[in-house]
Amino acid sequence: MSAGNCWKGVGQVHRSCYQLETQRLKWHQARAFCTGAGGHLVAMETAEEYHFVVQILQSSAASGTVWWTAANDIGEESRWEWADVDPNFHFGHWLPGEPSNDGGQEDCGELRGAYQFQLNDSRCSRLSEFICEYEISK
Ligand SMILES: [Ca+2]
Ligand SMILES: [Ca+2]
Repeated sequence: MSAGNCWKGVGQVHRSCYQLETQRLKWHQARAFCTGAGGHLVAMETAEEYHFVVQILQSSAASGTVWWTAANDIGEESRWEWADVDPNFHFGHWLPGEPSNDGGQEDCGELRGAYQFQLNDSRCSRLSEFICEYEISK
């Protein structure tokens, strides 16, 4: 697991730390990076966790950045899930009008400062920064 600097969150369900990765990768590459390090792309399964992650992003220097999350509908269009974490997806913080599946090619969920840190579906081939989540204990 990644040591070093991470933001620790303690919730009723999750006890994780979150790390912002500043290299820009395609979604699949970012996913592999996080799992290879013993974690997974961030999965915001509760409102509490989502708001914690937003706080982290707001406090980071790069508020104009785009970050990949574990959200995706790669397996089946419009059936969203959290990769490597949870096939059940209940998320109430989409940007209005999203997910739009523009061009029939938007299957990966990103958070953008420019979108008030709400979720948008985007092309998985886009190069973005990303957030890894490491579960400390269960
Ligand atoms: Ca889609
Ligand atoms: Ca979209």
